[in-house]
Amino acid sequence: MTYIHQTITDLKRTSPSQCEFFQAVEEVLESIEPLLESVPRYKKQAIIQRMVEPERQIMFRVPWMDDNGDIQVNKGYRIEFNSALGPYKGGLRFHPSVNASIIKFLGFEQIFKNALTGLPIGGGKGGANFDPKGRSDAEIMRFCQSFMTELYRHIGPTTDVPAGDIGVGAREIGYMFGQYKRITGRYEGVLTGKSLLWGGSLARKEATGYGAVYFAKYMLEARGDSLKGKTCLVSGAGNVATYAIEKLYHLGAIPVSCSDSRGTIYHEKGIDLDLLKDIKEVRRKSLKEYIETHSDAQYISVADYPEDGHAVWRFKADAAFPCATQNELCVSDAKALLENGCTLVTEGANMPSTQEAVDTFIEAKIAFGPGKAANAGGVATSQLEMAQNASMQNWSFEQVDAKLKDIMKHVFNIANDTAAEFGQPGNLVFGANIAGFKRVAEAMIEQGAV
Ligand code: NDP
Ligand code: 2IT
Repeated sequence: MTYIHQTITDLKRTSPSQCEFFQAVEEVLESIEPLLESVPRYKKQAIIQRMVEPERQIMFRVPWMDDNGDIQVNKGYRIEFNSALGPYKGGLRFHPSVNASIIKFLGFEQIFKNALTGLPIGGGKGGANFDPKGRSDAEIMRFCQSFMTELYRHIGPTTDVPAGDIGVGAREIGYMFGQYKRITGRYEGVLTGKSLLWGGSLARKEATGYGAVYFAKYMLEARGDSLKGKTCLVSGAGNVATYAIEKLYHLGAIPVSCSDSRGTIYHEKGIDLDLLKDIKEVRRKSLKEYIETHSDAQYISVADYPEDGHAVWRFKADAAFPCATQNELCVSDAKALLENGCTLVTEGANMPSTQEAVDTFIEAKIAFGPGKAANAGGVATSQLEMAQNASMQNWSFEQVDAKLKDIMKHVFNIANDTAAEFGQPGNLVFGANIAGFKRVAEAMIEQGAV
């Protein structure tokens, strides 16, 4: 058995039943195998064994009262994975599917993503198996307050700085910030993704979607191509999907789809962005409402999805931007995309493509931007928010957007150059994993066995 396989076997024995976490670990470890053979200090220093074990895992009870006066209980998590490069940084996810495996996979990916940005941020992730759907604003507030009543003791502006993820946006960040301030009496940059009225950064809301599209643009430029006129499939209808669609329009592309957990909208002449924002950001309704305004659009409900795939990937397009959730694009979706002429896939979500789907794209040599590189714009702009908070400054939208572009260019260059250096030109999965790993590993070695 190889060293890598032994490490994975040991991990499966000591942390059983965490399939999403194993999936994320296997992908990274398989990429770095050649590096481990050529740099003996990584094995001697047990870098891999230390990297796959979080520095600290916090799990807690979140009791809260619903509008009927009944007490509900959820499970809360904060996984402080790796602080070699800076304070733990990563979002909070509120979704019924949240468990230790999901939060660990997200925290593990975050370590390398944050390293690729070149900024001083470590990796962490948290959340709860709370389902915000159908909950009143008062219930959301009570849940967020209860969640923060435990979380506050574990976080701080120089130790661990959470932000949003699925189910956590500016509203939830506001309620959590208010509770943190009330308990600690401190007004400080302990969360990012804050409202622009009280410490948030311009362009943070847009950053992940915009950043993913900038990344796609750089991938295409390296191939002598551009986004102009390209038909693009986008999945999701939340923060990342919405602002990916917006930036695609800015750059002359035509986004023709979006989706939520109940169904997909396909609109050949291009998604109506104002309507999408109104349905999802303002009214928090189902995408199905889209066809009430646009009878020329199609709505395919989840019940009608092909059994082994997802409707959103079955339309003809030049490019695909999965921006919803993990494993939302499987191998049959990947094959359908390729058959329909798709030559670019950019992951706005975290680990949206299954391992087999990723292998299919790499083998086809299309432009494939893995999530840990392509969606790094969100966390990078969170770090810009931290910098503004710490220096008591507010930068303009243009300043933040210019920095975001530079950071995405850096992420693309380092992944692309590293892939070429290690003999797999164009393979950004490989390049991103090796480049991210090297930065964290070298920092860990310099900081000793901690
Ligand atoms: P939102 O909660 O704003 O939106 C999530 C979207 O995905 C919604 O349309 C939701 O549908 C859909 N979705 C979520 N879970 C599922 C599921 N199990 N099946 C089908 N559809 C689902 O989240 P974000 O846009 O912030 O996050 C999307 C992805 O991007 C996630 O993978 C996240 O980790 C990643 N990401 C987010 C960043 C950020 O800054 N926000 C940064 C980097 C990555 P519905 O509305 O019906 O729930
Ligand atoms: O997955 C991610 O990078 C995020 N959800 C954003 C994290 C952050 O700290 O802004």
